[in-house]
Amino acid sequence: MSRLLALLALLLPMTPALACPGLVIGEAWIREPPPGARGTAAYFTLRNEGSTPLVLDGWSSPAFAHVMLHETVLTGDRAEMRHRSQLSLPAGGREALTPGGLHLMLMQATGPIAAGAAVTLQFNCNGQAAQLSAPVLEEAPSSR
Ligand SMILES: [Cu+2]
Repeated sequence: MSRLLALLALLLPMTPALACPGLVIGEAWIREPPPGARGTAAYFTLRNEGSTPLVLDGWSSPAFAHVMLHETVLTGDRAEMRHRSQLSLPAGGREALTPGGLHLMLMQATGPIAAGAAVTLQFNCNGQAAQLSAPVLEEAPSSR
């Protein structure tokens, strides 16, 4: 009985409701952290192919204690990262999270994050739970 409960506890978190009609995510990747580092960033593209606006917020990951949406802002010759509470995609809209621009800051890894692994990123899409999976890569994938 206890083994069954343990199995259920393992399975339940793996069946989230993916309710984000129209959202298309592409080119997702996470930069492998330098040796000893516990933080890195995630990048991907977002397209809203639906007919209603989408608001994405509440980012998290089982692999990191803290996940935040950041934008990089140039002030004079300095680049600063600023927290963005949400990301809005109008119908037909698109957004790209790229090195040097908008990115998901991944902080305090809960375990080793090595190239070849895949990391789950969870978020709310119009208040509904959604998620994506991103591979960990040593370098940015060459643009094709
Ligand atoms: Cu950042």
